[in-house]
Amino acid sequence: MPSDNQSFNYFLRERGADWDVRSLLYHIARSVKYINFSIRAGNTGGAGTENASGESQIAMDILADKIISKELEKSQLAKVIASEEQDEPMTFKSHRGNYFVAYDPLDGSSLVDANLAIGTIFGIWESPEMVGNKAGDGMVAACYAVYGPRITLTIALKGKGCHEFELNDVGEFILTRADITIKDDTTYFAPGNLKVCRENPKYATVMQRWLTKQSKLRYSGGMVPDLHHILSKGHGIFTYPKDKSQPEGKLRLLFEGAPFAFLFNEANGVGKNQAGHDILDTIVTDYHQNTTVFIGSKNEVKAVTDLLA
Ligand code: AHM
Ligand code: MG
Repeated sequence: MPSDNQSFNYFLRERGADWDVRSLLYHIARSVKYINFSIRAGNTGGAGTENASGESQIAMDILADKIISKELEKSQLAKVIASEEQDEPMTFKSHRGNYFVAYDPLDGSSLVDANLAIGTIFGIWESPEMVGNKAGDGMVAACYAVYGPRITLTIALKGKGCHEFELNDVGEFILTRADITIKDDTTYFAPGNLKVCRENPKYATVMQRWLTKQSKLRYSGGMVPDLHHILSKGHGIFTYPKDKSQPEGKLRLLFEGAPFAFLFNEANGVGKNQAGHDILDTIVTDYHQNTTVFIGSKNEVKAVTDLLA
């Protein structure tokens, strides 16, 4: 339970977040509340359509995408927005702000029918120029919401740490955890894309490492709750390696990999790709480009990416 009842806007102002970023986050928080209502009340069936990555969409993916784009439009601060569910980014020439916002409206939406936790992910950059730059260039904030038994919003601001807020019964996000810090070592593992063990015996070696260490498996199939588990417990590793059919991995750089790498960097963790390089150093070539993902406790991520080298 929150000890000091601080609203997220109050807390971020005290931390020195500038007005525009707080205003963007205010609109993001509103969209999270609307998405939460829609999940509880809405249609969880398929939409009969596919997104830019060729994945089936459910009606909720499309609704969440609309809710977020409308809120970001209202903010007048995002010059360009890009969604995992839209082929092309959207530009608002008349907006006074110059921010770029990338988002995955409903990550893990294939888990909705099974009633498992899902989430929404956002990255915020101070300039709309992305292609040709490193993913981390100009990144000022990232956040994600978890729609589980409780609704949480975890926010990281450049140089100002990573903090968790929880939606209370009057619709406010209240501070629950300030300055989340990840330990360098861990006894938890969340192994994505395990089928890779067959084509890449090195991944089987990694798996053997965790079994030998008697690490605890904590894997739900949703990147958001799996990574939230690590931030909540203060240690862990999440992996999603490449395979023959997905040579750059499955997860998207701008909508998933970079926002979480940023959040973990602010929490003393790391976000690397399979080659052991910082995800945030990846050059952006396409809004929908993929990345392999190895995120969590520093020493464990290093040990695992070394084994895969
Ligand atoms: P999505 O954005 O289409 O929901 O896909 C992302 C999700 C992640 O949450 C999760 O880690 C991963 O896909 C699991 O994929 P798979 O079950 O195909 O290995
Ligand atoms: Mg996703």
